[in-house]
Amino acid sequence: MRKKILELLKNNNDYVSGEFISNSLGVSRTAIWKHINTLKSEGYNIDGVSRKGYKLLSTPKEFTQEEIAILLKTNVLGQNLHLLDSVDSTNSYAKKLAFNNEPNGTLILSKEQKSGRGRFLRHWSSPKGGIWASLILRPHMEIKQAPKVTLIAAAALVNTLSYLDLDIKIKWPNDLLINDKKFCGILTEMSADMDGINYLILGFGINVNLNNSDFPTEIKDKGTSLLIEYGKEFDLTKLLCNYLFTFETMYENFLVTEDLTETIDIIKKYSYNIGKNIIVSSAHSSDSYYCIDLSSEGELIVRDSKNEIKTLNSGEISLKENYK
Ligand code: BTX
Repeated sequence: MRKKILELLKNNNDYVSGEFISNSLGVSRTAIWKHINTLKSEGYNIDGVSRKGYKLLSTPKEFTQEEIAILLKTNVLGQNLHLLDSVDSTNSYAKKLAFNNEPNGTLILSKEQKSGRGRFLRHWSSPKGGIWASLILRPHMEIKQAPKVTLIAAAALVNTLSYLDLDIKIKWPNDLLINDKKFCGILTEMSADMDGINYLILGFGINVNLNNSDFPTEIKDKGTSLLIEYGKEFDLTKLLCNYLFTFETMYENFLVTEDLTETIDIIKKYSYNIGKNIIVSSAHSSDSYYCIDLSSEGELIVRDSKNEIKTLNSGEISLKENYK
C-alpha cells in the first residue's frame, strides 16, 4: 500500500487530496494518514495541508523497501528483499537464509556492516553511504562455471557506470578500481555437493557516497569512492536498482547461452593487469608472471620466467611495481 501511495504522490507535482488517494486505492483516509506517518518516519519529506492533501517534497537518502520496490525493474533479483539497518556481514546472513531454503534471487542489503568480509577472511570496511549487499543465486550450472558469475558481476558494474566519465579498471577477478584505488569488491561464496551447486552467495560492496574520512587509516591510500572520484553524491537506490537490472540481464543471458563473450570483452577492455608484470599470490605461494590475456573462459593467461604459458583460474593479483 505504501508503495502505491508513493507512486501516486510521485506522479503528481502538486498536493494530492486524501480523498483522491482514498478513492483511488480503496482504503480509508485514516489508513492513509497512518501510512503517510510511517513514510515520514522512514525519511520521506511529505507536506500535509488540511483541505489540500499531501505533497512529496523529497525522498530519503537511505534505502527504503518502498523506494526499491518502485525503482527495481528486475524479473527476479532483489524482488525478495531483506533490508537491514546493520549486520555483521550480508554474506554470512545470506548463507544462513540460503541454508534455510530462501529462494533464488533474494537480496540481503544492509545500510552498514560491522564485520564485512573480503577474500581470505580479510576485513571489508562498510560504513553508511555504501552499497553492501548479497544475492542468493541458485543456478543450474557446473561447479567449475561458478567463478564466471564473479566476472559477470564485475563487468555488469562497469556497464552500469559507463555513462560516467570515470577511468574504471577491473582487477581480475573481483575488484574494481579508479585511479589505482579500490571502490568495489566482489566476494562469491559457494555451497556445493557431488550433485552440483546448492547455492552461490554473490556479495558486492560498492563505496558510493563515502568521504575520505569514512575510510579507516589503513585503507585511506588504497580505497576510494564514487563520491570522491566523481565529486557528486549518488542516489543509492537508483544505482543499486540499475546495477541489479544490468547484472540480471547479463547473468540470465549467460545461464541460457553459456556465452561469456560480452563479459570477457569488457574485462579485457577495462583490465588493470593485462600487459603488465604481476605477482599472483595464493595461500602457499607467490609467483611472478607477465599477464598476456584473458581466455574465453575467463582465466588469466600468463607467461612465467621460463617463458612457459599458463592459465590461472584463481589467485590474488598485484602489479609488480606495487608489490611490497
Ligand atoms: P578483497 O579481499 O579483495 O579486499 C579486501 C581488502 O580491501 C582489505 O584487506 C583492505 O585492504 C581493502 N578494503 C577493505 N575495505 C575496503 C573498502 N571499503 N574499500 C576499498 N578497499 C577496502 C574484496 O575482498 C571483496 C569484498 C566484498 C565485500 C562485500 S560487502 C557485501 C558482502 N558482505 C560481505 O561480508 N562481504 C561482501
